[in-house]
Amino acid sequence: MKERTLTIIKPECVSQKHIGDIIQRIEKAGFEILGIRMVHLSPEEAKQFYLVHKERPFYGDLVNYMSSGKVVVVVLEKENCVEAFRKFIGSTNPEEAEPGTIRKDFGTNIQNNCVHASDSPENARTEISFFFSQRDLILNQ
Ligand code: 3AN
Repeated sequence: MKERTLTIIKPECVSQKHIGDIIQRIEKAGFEILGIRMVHLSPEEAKQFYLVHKERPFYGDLVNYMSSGKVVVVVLEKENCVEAFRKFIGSTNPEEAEPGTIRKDFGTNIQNNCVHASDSPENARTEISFFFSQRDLILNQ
């Protein structure tokens, strides 16, 4: 069954002009783009988005980082999309990410790890609705 996920190209990759390279690799891997937009999150928005991590020691740093510059938010669709996309991007820590993955090729460290990816279909729905209205995606339903 087709499923959706949300990915965010993180500030460092945007400022280093890797948007095109990353999107091209995502498309070539068979993920269909249903929605795409560039935003600069406020610290409050980043806090809200990463609320699930609020007890983790890196929460403050992550919020600061994700609100430090522009990001590109993308909704993707594919069979088994959440799991397939997490496999495609590689491990959270770019140093441990598998060769050929985008985190290996464009990530710098565990925080600046190229992209965010939803970790379950349920979280994907919540995260997609954080950035997109049903109307934004309706043509593709
Ligand atoms: P993933 O992004 O692979 O789902 P999570 O859910 O463990 O990984 O972490 C969410 C985000 O928090 C990561 N994308 C990364 O930016 C940041 N992060 C995770 N672990 C650390 C850490 N030990 N130190 C700093 N930032 C971290």
